[in-house]
Amino acid sequence: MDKKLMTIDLNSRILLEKAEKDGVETMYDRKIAMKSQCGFGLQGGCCRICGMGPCRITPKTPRGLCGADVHTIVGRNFARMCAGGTAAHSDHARDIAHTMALTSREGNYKIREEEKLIELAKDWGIETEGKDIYDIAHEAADVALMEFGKPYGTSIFLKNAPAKRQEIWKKLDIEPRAIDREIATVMHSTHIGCCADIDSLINLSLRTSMADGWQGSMIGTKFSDIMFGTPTPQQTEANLGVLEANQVNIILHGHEPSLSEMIVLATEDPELVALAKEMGAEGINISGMCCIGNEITMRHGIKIAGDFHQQELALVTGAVEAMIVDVQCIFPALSRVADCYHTKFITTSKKAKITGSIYMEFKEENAYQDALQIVREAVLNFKNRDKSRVLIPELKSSATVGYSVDAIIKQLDRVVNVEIDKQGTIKPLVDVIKSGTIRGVVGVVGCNNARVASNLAHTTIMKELIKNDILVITTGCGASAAAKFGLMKKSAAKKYAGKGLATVCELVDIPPVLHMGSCVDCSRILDVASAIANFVDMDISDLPLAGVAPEWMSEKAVAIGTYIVASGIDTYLGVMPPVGGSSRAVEILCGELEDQVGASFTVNENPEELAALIIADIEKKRVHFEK
Ligand code: BF8
Repeated sequence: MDKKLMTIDLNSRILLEKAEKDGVETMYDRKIAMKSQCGFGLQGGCCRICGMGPCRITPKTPRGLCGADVHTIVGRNFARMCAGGTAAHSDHARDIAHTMALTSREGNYKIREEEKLIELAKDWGIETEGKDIYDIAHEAADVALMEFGKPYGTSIFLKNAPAKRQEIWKKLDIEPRAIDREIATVMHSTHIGCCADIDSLINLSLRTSMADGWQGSMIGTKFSDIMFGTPTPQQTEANLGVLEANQVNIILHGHEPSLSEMIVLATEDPELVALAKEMGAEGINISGMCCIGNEITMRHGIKIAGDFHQQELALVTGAVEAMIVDVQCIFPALSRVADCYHTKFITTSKKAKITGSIYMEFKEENAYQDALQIVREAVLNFKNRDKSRVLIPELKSSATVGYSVDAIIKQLDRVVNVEIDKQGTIKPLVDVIKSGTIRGVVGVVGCNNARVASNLAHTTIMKELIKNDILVITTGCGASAAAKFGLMKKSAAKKYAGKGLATVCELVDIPPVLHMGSCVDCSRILDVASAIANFVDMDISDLPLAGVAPEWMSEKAVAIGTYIVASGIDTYLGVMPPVGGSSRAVEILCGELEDQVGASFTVNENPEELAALIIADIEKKRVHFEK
């Protein structure tokens, strides 16, 4: 296998060559060395839930030692993936809620969006009249934290969904109660000797994932916007070409904005900027990777260094003084790669310590001081850079990012006839979809996966969709791919979009692919879908919408896909999840869910074919929507 064909990113290809010369092993080498992967694992048919196993299901041994059949084993594994993803997103949100509890006028974390907080507080039944904004913030934090473990009731956000959707959830008993409870229920039900019924296991998977989308992720996004600002359109650049030869390069990688916001602030500290100059650098250049990259580019226009598959390659440039990480999607391999260069690989969270890294704990209580110390460590490291080992590839693309729901509505207000219609509503978007100028809206989300060429499926599918007048909204590493490959340039509309979409983009001054944020921000997709459905008094499943995860790989992506389906949006995957071993699991996930929740999964590993399926299904949905 030619390593360079495993990615379509030309910067990555250049750096793979350099890695080979430098004797550095990357994920691409490990993928080749691994040759074939475990067939039982790929099919989901290996059970290692108890100590009698692992039990592997074959035609000769169709049951595990306890008698569990392949459907039970696959169902349990799938449910645990959903629980893992829900735990990751929601624990991120829990930390954000604790940060909200720390906000104060004098402290590091402040309230940037007072109106938004008051609106949310009112919605949650918090008294706001005559109260200090910080008292309201602390009460809202308490309410949010109760969502994790409240003993009674269901998610506080469900009432925002269309009434028909709420009825479906109630009937199927998939309204999430408390976030931790749903995760615990799945862990309990999938313990040896508990649930052994595939239909129930999938039903539990839906409810747990709903706790991700309609509870944890919503808290994460809404509180982040209130504290750090609701994203607005920003100009930025993306890909490893954003690293600077003459500056201290700091890459932030991970997920939680409470760390990244403070680091961004610390890089502007005059003493640290002066120190950088003392070290011989022209300044400090900060960029982001993975979802932290999405968070800081959406709010500050900070450059995107790259995506999940480029984390090792960023260090191979030899130009990175520090890779600062918090939680999720961080390769443990980074410590070995950093050892080959001068880079300091700095871990900051007790939840994600990595052997071989430098551990500098970041505590929200001491946020700015901790951030200053971490950045100082990076700046001091500039003197250790070996210029003869530096190779910064040139490629980078400009991009316009920062399309929160508010930002999209604001852009669309440009076409509102103020004498007839109110500004600040979803109506213009509904109008252009109803008229057919835009055929539909598709969320392209998720990761890079070594089982397919990095970035190929993302870019192929996005180009096909916009060519067919479908507006693309994107989050996570899908968003990074779009930014790197020029699809978030406003000029991309003329170059790639169909006539209808190109006209709308030009009229309202947006690119054809809209950057909606990090993976937690898939909750924004639920907000848009609900707003449209409520406006036209339909259910979400009646709308020409779809979700696609062309290169997904994480448990978080499984939870996202599952709550998107449970919300009534058909979801398309470019990589088969480990459920193929159970014909029943496939029947339910890719078929019967349609009858239950009005949406299901479709899997096709050929990106062109997957795009064609999405386009055809969007057109089918239009028939009902246009009536
Ligand atoms: O949460 S898209 S590789 S970075 S899991 Fe990870 Fe996947 Fe990237 Fe953010 Ni999302």
